Amino acid sequence: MPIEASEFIQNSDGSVYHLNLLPKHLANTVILVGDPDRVERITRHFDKVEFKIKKREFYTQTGYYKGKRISVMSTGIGPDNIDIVLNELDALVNIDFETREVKEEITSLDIIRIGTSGSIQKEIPVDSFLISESAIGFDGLLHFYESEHIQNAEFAEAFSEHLNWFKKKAAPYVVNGSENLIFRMESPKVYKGLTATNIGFYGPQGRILRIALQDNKMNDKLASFAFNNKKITNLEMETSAIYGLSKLLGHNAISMNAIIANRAAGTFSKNPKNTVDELIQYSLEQLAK
Ligand code: R1P
Repeated sequence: MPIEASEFIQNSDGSVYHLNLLPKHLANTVILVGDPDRVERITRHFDKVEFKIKKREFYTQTGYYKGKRISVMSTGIGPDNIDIVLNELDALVNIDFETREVKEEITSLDIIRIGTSGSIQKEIPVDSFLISESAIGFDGLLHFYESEHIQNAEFAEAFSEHLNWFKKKAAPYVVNGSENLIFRMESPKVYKGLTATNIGFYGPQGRILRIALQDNKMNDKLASFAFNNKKITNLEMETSAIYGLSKLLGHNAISMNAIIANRAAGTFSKNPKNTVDELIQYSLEQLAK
């Protein structure tokens, strides 16, 4: 049965609604970044760029790095955009754009987030790199999908207890990255950790400018929590949604973090662009191996 017009939306040229892409435009390896300006900072290393398109915050370029075809796409900030990006990326490979039916054979994408992040552990310094082995999401996105089978409920429960989690906030969920991609992208110079994904940048990450927080000890409690000897290492705004939806849809995902702030030490990188550029080069090299 074809999917209805209101559910899977195609533009007049047949492309998918927000990303504005046709299946032929997408590579099977997709790098996701938050900032649209970061797309070119990646593709300037490419041998060749074959395609570029931008709609809203979603800017895509597809090309080749050392002969490997890669799409680079900006998502803007936050898990709400990840819901759009992951569903439309999946549609590009797993829905037939002519018949509008789900294909019988499912294709798995390799999805690599290259983003910035703040460490909450003193010993993970600014300008270091960190791979998210798993993520804890405070965004609630995954609970809209049938997803309990991919969540670590025991972990989330212990976490909620440790923080005395305020019930009006979305229930935390815990999901893992792709073991295969982590194995491919890791090296002794890169930290591995557990990333907390927040629904905002200020209050939801414990920042106080002018208004009081529901729990002004949240970051201390995040930093002191441990489950099976695993501590929460860093904060950002997309990883849990990328990991959760990738797993549900059958894609492989990894989140590569450039640590540009250390919230525990109160420090910020002197040259965050440089740190991001180095993480880009590191990630491209590992991918091309
Ligand atoms: C907040 O400043 C943004 O920076 C981080 C957060 O996840 C959020 O998107 O990542 P990016 O640098 O990839 O956007």
